[in-house]
Order: sequence, then structure tokens, then C-alpha cells
Amino acid sequence: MKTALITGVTGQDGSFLAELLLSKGYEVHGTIRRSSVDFRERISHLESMDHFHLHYADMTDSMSVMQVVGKVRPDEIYNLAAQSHVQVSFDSPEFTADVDAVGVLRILEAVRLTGLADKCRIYQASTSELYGKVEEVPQNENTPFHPYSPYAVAKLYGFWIVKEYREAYGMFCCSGILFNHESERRGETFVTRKITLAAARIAQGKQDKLYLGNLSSKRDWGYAPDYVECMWRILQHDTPDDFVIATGEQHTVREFAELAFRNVGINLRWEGEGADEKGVDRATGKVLVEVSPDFYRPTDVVNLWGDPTKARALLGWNPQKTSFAELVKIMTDSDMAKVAAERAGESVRTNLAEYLEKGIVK
Ligand code: NAP
Ligand code: F7E
Repeated sequence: MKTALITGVTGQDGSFLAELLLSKGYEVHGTIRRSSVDFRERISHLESMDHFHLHYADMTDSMSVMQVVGKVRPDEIYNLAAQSHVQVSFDSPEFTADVDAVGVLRILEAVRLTGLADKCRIYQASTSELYGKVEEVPQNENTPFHPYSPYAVAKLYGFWIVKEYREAYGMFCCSGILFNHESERRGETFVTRKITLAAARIAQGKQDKLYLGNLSSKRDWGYAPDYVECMWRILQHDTPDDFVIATGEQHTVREFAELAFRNVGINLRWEGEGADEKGVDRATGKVLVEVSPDFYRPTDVVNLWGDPTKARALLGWNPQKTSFAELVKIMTDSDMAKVAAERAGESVRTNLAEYLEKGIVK
């Protein structure tokens, strides 16, 4: 039985990866942060399982990282913990650098200093944000990086320090350069989930309008469970290497919104341009989507499109397992059910959706 350590197990990817590794017979250990409230919604269904264990560790605290690595002595580490929101990285650049850049170094050093360098394989959650102000379209493993946010700059350090430890110490450490991947467990402030939740709330009379930023931004959106499978495949490969993980298909934020609203029975037409653009309900003439410059970023990445040829050829991974239309449907169906349950009083949610609508939370 192999032992895996997942940092960031409470996150979207961490929860899906834990499920996958448990299904493969792994002993799975995850790290969580101490806080005054426990946020374990995504992993609560795993907590009673015999082969699932939780440990406190914070990526900003070397000693806690060292302790958990030394105690678990894993065969594989999946370093997923990060301040993962690009817009937040403009407000908290130092914290983002500490977690997303130096945090990676802390993992690598913990493995080395606990004598695990020859035995432990490490997966680093790298990102398409490294391509940032893109220098070519679509992007592959040879495309030059041009990070365009404090988040991307921090992740660039993570990418290069992993490569350095691979070459300097012969460690089996790899980066997955993952393009955006979403799911029904996606955080509610990322654009896809913000849209599917708002569409569900508007369709059920719980919200009037959705405010978004740049509607023309383009992304290569995949489904998170397909992507965590590829993380695992990267660590099972014969040699340590870096891989682009993407679907090979690109859509705008506008297209995502249009499809999400269609799934809940609302057909939108678009009027106006730039900050004046509006999404109007064709049936009622009501404006349901508006642009708010509050959601513009100081520098925005607008043209991400991945080329997954290498992952398909060397890892046997299928980038088209879940289509764009299926992804949007999975997310809207889930939010429709969630909102209906809340309306029926079956579950209580925080005010986050309300705060999002008012623009208090970005
Ligand atoms: P997520 O849902 O935001 O989860 C991030 C995880 O990191 C959470 O478990 C969070 O814990 C934990 N974390 C944050 N700061 C920490 C700290 N100081 N110490 C310990 N843990 C900390 O992110 P995700 O979407 O699952 O993404 C997983 C990883 O892939 C991240 O590194 C992200 O940057 C990267 N990535 C994501 C995408 C994507 O499209 N999803 C694409 C490329 C790369 P709390 O629950 O306590 O906040
Ligand atoms: O933005 C635009 C926004 O926040 C996507 C993280 O997982 O993927 C994610 O980062 C696009 C951007 O994701 C709103 O300007 C418009 O162009 O959903 P997002 P992201 O920034 O691409 C990468 C690969 C990661 O590595 C990150 O960890 O959508 N956009 N209007 C908006 N974005 C948000 N959040 N909110 C809006 O209202």
C-alpha cells in the first residue's frame, strides 16, 4: 500500500485527489490549517474512513511542514496548498509569495532533510497563469512564460525551484502546468462557480442580477476530477517531467455565462460593449448580467488555450473526457439542487452569495 500526502486537501482538487487515491488503495494523509472555524465541507465524507488521516500544517510554517513530512514519510507528495485566487494575490502579494513560492521550497527541503529525497515523488501544482501575457497561442511545454499577476510570479518560483531540485539533487519532482479546471466544488469567487450559482439563484428568484468583470477573457476550462487523475499519472511516469494539462478548447466568460443561464431555462442576448455590455433575458427583457469594473484586474490574463499533446502521448491521458457543455451542466445542475435545498430549508448557507452580488467580496 502506497502512502500519499496531500497539502491543501480541503480545496477543490485536494478533495477529488483524496477520493481518487483512496479508490486506488492508498493510505492518504492530508494537511489542514488551524482556524477558528473548520472548513472541511469538501472532505467531510472521507473523515470516517480508515485510510484517511488529517494533520495540521501551514505552508508558511517550515516546522509544521517538516513535522508532517517526517511523521508520514510519504511515497508521494501532492503539493496543492496555495493562495489560489489571482485577484486576491493583488491585495495580498506577500502572503501569496510566502505560500505559493517559498511554500514549495519548504516542501522540497522537508523531503531532503528527512532523508526522503531518494524515495519520495513530489507533484507541484503549477499553472497556466505562468503563460500570463501570452507569447504564443495555444500554449505548450515550450511556450515562454510571462507571468502577469503576483500569483503567477509566485508560482513561477515554485516551478523553477522544483526543476532545480530535480536537476541538483536528482529528486523525482514534477510540475503539472494545469489550465483552469472547475467543478461543483469550485470556490464561489472563481468566475465559473460565481456564474452557475448566480444563474441558479436568479432562476429560483433568490437574486436579481450578476455582476462580472471582463466578459471577453478566454480560458481552456476542464473538469477537476479528470485533472487530478492526470496528477497521479504524472507521478507514475518512468521519469520526472513537466506536463501541460488542458482540454485543447477555448471559450470566453461570456460563452460560459450564456450556456449556464440556458441550462437553467434563461436565454440571454448581449447588448452594448465593454463596461456597458449587458446580458438581457430574451423572454422578459430584464437585465440579468452587468459588467462591474470592480472585477477588472490591474493586469488580466485573457488568452489561455492549452495544447495537451504531450500528456496524451506520454501519460495516455484523455483531455476530452468531459466536454465543455457537460462541465457547465454538471455545475449548473448541482447549484440548482443546492439552491432548491436551501429554499426548502434543508441547508443553511453563509451570506457569501449575497456579498458576491453586492460586490462586497471579489
Ligand atoms: P483551492 O480550492 O483554493 O484550495 C487551496 C488549498 O490550499 C485549500 O485546501 C487551502 O486551505 C490550502 N491553503 C491555502 N493556504 C494555505 C496555507 N498557508 N497553508 C496550508 N494550506 C493552505 O485551490 P484548487 O483549485 O483546489 O487548486 C489546487 C492547487 O492547484 C493550487 O495550488 C492552485 O494554485 C493550483 N491550480 C489550480 C487550478 C484550477 O483551475 N483550479 C489551475 C492551476 C493550478 P483552506 O481550505 O484552509 O483555505
Ligand atoms: O478568472 C475573468 C477574470 O478567477 C477567470 C485559479 O484556479 O485558474 C484560476 O485563475 C477569468 C479572468 O480564474 C470575473 O478576469 C470576469 O480573466 O475564475 P478566475 P483565473 O484567474 O483564471 C488558474 C489556472 C489558476 O492557477 C488559479 O489558481 O475570468 N472574470 N469576471 C472574472 N473572474 C472572477 N473571479 N470574477 C468575476 O466576476
